[in-house]
Amino acid sequence: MCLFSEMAQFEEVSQKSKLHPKPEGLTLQYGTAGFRTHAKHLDHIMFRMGLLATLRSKKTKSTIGVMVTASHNPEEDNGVKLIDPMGEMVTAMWEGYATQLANAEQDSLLKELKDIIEKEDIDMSQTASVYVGKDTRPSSASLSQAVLDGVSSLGGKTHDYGLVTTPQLHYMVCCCNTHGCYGSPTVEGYYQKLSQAFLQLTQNASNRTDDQKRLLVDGANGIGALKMREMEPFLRSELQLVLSNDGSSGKLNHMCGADYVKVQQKAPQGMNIAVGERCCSFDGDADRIVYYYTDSKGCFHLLDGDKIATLISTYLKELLTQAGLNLQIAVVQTAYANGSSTRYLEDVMKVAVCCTKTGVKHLHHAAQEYDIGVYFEANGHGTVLFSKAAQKQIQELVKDSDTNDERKRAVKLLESTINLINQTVGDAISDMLVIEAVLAIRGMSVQDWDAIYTDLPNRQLKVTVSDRRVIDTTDAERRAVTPEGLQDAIDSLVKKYKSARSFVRPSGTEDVVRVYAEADTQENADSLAHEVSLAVYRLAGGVGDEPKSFH
Ligand code: 16G
Ligand code: MG
Repeated sequence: MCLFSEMAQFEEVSQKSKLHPKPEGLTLQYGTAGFRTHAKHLDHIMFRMGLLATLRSKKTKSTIGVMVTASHNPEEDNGVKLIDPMGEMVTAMWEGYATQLANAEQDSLLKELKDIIEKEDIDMSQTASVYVGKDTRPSSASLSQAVLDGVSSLGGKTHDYGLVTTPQLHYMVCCCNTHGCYGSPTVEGYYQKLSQAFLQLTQNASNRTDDQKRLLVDGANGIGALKMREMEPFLRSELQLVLSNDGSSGKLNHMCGADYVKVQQKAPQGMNIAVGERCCSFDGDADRIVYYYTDSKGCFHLLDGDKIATLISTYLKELLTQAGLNLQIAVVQTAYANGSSTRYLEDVMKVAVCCTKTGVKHLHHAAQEYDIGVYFEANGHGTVLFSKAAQKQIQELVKDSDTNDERKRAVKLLESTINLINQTVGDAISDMLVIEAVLAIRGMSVQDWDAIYTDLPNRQLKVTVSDRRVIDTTDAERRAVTPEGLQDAIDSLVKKYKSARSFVRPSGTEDVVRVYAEADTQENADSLAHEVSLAVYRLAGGVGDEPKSFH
């Protein structure tokens, strides 16, 4: 590009950025999953993320995604997530650039922009393409417009998908950059690919009754509900959805959604649940899902990400055996995974288990190391990754005319399962369909699934300290290195209880230290969590009142 047109481009950025001014002094961090805060602080961030996505697109010579959403946060908040070429989350290096650009004061924006261009040696004459999506928040319309403005001010091309779930946008980006190999980059293409795979799988489940096909879905009053309505006809009554919290009256994420259900350990409001009925909840941007039911004693049973990982990995392992395929399967968890799930997977299922730091990108990367990597956070975010080599072996075996019927059936099931899974990121809709298909094929009820293992009682608490960075952890956040004495204190507290485990870590999304404890009884888990909270409060600079006991 000639110097003159490059200068004209920067002039345009400079002019347009004045329409999206940064409030002086405001600093925000690209956190665990993008920027997230009250929507009123985000207009300049969105414009600048449009700029950054354009640079990233020029650098990678691929389409980049920008999703406007604040997931499970309250309706008044908003946020933005950047999506890399293969549909994965943007790399750590560029998260740093995002923070750098977001916090540049108005008069140094161009300087910071040029700094990134120089550091990354970006050819500004390269074309750029950015896909943009948004959730249903009232603020999302104008904020996504700010992203579009950012892209066009740097001469990038945009495709505005409007209202889509976060995983749908990840899928579109991957479809585009793989030139259709992953599917066609339209919402309809997504419905077609997933529903076809689902219908193929459920053909293998005989004599399902309408009761077995029935599933109650809590849409968190968000985008997931809208998209389930659109997808429903594609499923041809093989799944009979009863949708509540569909956004027609309630507020987004308010007393409903996956996060509410997981944290409160109770059913969402606005859902009429009969005894034993299978239910699930999406979060606000439909990248997380949890299942649950209530028993005849009125007791609430949660089936979280650990139970989902167990169900799916058990099913896949069985199919691999039946298909006679020697592929390595592993489950990736975080420190929050219930100890019972890890024990069951390692000791009973003989599946390799690996533990990473909290945050989807860490799990995703770890899962890429295996032929088949099943990863789920306890909170319900997760998916399954199949290596290229594994997919090739499966596809070749499908075509092999020499295989016997049992092997053929198993390998076809594997093939359809791959098509049903959104491998780019955790996807509530895709995960839900996988779970429903597995339950159907194996003839399992939600109670049978729940009975695979029993969760250890656990408790999570938060402690406010003056600077949470004084806590440094190691061993996938399971041990505290600093402050001195804290890990010793935790170790001796844990020894007092049976089947106990506890760890602390600074939150990546809130200004608190998180405490997790599990033990043989709820009372013991509660006491241990409280005692560890006190140790954090005393040794890591607690502020405000001392943490109080539960009982
Ligand atoms: C973000 C992460 C989630 C993680 C949570 C931890 C993504 C898409 N989301 O929501 O995976 O569990 O942060 O929050 O990566 P915390 O650091 O406050 O405990
Ligand atoms: Mg989410």
